[in-house]
Amino acid sequence: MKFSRRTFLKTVGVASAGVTAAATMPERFLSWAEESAEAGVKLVPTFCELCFWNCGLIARVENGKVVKVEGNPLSLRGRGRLCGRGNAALGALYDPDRLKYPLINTGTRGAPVWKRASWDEALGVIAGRMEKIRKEHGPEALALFSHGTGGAFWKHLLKAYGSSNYTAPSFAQCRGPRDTGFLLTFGADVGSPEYYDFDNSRHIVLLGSHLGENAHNSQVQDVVQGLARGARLTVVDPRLSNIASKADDWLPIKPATDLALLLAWIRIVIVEELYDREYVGKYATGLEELGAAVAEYTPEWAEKETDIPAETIVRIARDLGKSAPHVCIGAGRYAVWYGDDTQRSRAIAILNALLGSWGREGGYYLPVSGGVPEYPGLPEYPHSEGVPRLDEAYPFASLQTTTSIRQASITGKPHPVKGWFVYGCNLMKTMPDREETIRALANLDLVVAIDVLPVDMIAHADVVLPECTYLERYDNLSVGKFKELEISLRQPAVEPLWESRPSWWMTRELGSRLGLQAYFPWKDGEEYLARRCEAGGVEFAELKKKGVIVRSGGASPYIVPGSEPTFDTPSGKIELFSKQLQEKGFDPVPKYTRHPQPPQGYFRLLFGRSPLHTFSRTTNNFLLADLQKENSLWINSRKGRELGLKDGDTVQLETSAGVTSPGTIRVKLTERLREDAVYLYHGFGVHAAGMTRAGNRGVGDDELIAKPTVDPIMGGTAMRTTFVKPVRRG
Ligand SMILES: Nc1nc2c(c(=O)[nH]1)N[C@H]1C(S)=C(S)[C@@H](COP(=O)(O)OP(=O)(O)OC[C@H]3O[C@@H](n4cnc5c(=O)[nH]c(N)nc54)[C@H](O)[C@@H]3O)O[C@H]1N2
Ligand SMILES: Nc1nc2c(c(=O)[nH]1)N[C@H]1C(S)=C(S)[C@@H](COP(=O)(O)OP(=O)(O)OC[C@H]3O[C@@H](n4cnc5c(=O)[nH]c(N)nc54)[C@H](O)[C@@H]3O)O[C@H]1N2
Ligand code: SF4
Ligand SMILES: [Mo]
Repeated sequence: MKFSRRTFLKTVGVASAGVTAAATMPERFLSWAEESAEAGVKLVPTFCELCFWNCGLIARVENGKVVKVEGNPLSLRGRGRLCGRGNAALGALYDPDRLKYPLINTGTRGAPVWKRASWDEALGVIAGRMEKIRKEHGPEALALFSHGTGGAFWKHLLKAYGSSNYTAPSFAQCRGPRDTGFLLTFGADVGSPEYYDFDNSRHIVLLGSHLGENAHNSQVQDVVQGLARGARLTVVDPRLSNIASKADDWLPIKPATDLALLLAWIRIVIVEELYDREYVGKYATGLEELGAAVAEYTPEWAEKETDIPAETIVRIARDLGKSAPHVCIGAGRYAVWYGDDTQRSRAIAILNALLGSWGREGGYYLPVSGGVPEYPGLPEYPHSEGVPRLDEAYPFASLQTTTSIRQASITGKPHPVKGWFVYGCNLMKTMPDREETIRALANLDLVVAIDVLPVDMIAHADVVLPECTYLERYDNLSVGKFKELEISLRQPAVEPLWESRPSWWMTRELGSRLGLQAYFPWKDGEEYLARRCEAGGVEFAELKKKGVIVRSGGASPYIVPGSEPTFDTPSGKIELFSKQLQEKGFDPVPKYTRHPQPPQGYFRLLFGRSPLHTFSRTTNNFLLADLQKENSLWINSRKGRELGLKDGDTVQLETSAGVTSPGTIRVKLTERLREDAVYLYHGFGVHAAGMTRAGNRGVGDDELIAKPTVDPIMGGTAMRTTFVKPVRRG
């Protein structure tokens, strides 16, 4: 049976577009207040922060304690479900290792001696040093690294103080090249959550993108839905990932050669005229130049580069042509692989453009427009004239890169950076080249870490501010652009434990110490949210009750006759050939260059996500650590046996650059991986005092990556360029 979205919606009894999901939900989900009437029970809708997907959840509170969490059916990100991590909320809230009090480091960065401080003292020290930095070096000498919902309050404080130097490892160590590649091609990025229309696809292609292990809740549900409706699935991955095991075709590509495969596909689609002529003719520019530039990339050539048979490459290209435009070549998320990642992302964007999938059913949908305005009536941020950008070297970095801030902290050029705020980032594990980070830290006058746990980063801070967890606080709104607009509220289920506090409070307190009260007029987090909602026409009382409000935008999520899409590129069209890149000295059409392969005796170090953990965020969570307390080293069975290794053997890893892992890891022999690579889950190899469950377990890829290759277009640090060998220890 062939489904269209419309027939499917009818089948499952969900009302058609234009009606909000809320209206179709069983009444019991909407009656929080009534259910809460049960003696001593409170049901509090809020949203998860165990990863940034922000699924809506309902916390059940009994006698002042959260006893359970469940998915909120109104949430578009979760649809009533939580992933394994989300279900482990109690392990985050009631972790006895949590940061409990503000701390001041009376030792040195890296060798701390902690003194418990009052909030007044800790904030006083920070404000004093901020004033000093402003006086001596100007406000731009302060930088913010952030990840997570509460980061918005810190960004606001930083901007009010006068600095524009905010950054996030989730850009230059994650999705930056992808966003840049799509921006250069379509004038728009793919969003977060991504605008994939997987549930309506006829053919899904994933390069890497190990969905299911990468546990993006609704996205995983969409893929499953698409497959149930008969979509073909092609997974390109050197490893038989969980999603690859569900694929029609698993292409175990030689690592670092995806661009060869993509260019060969582009060539076939052009040569065999499989592309969407009308769409390309109307919306794209540069087809001729593209055709000429990819002429050399034959399937036979690509076979030699990638280890994928030429006939498979051709067959899949033809399949894609047949299913177009209802095809989605996924853009990926973690994209910093080999250093030419913006160009790989460009190739993915170009292939989608040729197949006409942008703005089409089963491809990439057009997200709803609009949003919720910021808090109304705040004064304008001050602006420092003539201060050079820190990452001028990377002309297409749409967000400041972490490494350029680190570099400026070391060299003082192009201007000094003297203070770091680190919110919800564990930079010791997420920014490559730890030695360089430590060198930068040594030059600073102020390092503040705002976190919930005593992670690796904490030992390098001067002042530590304990944030309360997501179940104990009001926070910023989470606004998601899907086919409809989703507005989610975070509100406390219980009071903060110990002396932990929320970000809205910490930043307001600092603001008032710095004379910036005008930027922080809210009495508390609730009032902040209520005013924002009021300004955006969102009924706050309803939001408090439901946790999530979904608004229809009215417009079709697909290109339909009479609604012509616009592309925010210099030509106003989809740019198959990029003059912007050419003008800055980069290849206007992606070009293949060969990357180094592992030397004799070494393997490429690959890594990815455990479905049960978010980076090092959750490795100390007692519910999740129970299920998975350390990572293991995947190694091809035949290769492993050749090296005399058995399942469960303990090894250390040594890189070809001479770095040895501080800890050990157990071997897992498997047929699910190529012979030239090893694989592990990121997030382990934590070496932080006070992390009693996560500490000293397994090995972190981050401990081995010394000098990453840098993407010259946007400054992404490619981190799959390390070669390792296992050395047996016992
Ligand atoms: N459970 C869980 N889910 C998460 C996260 C988490 O921490 N935990 N983190 C979230 C975040 S921030 C991100 S960015 C995403 C990351 O998740 P993804 O964007 O899916 O990450 P990828 O790097 O694309 O996918 C990893 C896969 O790439 C394969 N791979 C390695 N080298 C190559 C290669 O050269 N070519 C190809 N084709 N494949 C290769 C690996 O074998 C592995 O299976 O996950 C998100 N989801
Ligand atoms: N080597 C290597 N480096 C990587 C990656 C990799 O796979 N390997 N992955 C990259 C990717 S995809 C990304 S997105 C980045 C992510 O890198 P980061 O931006 O550094 O983010 P996380 O690792 O999620 O940081 C988690 C920190 O947030 C804290 N935290 C958790 N909840 C809260 C909270 O409610 N409030 C506060 N204040 N803190 C909280 C945790 O305790 C932890 O210290 O790392 C990138 N770097
Ligand atoms: S995907 Fe899982 S961890 Fe992430 S927000 Fe949703 S429930 Fe939480
Ligand atoms: Mo990421």
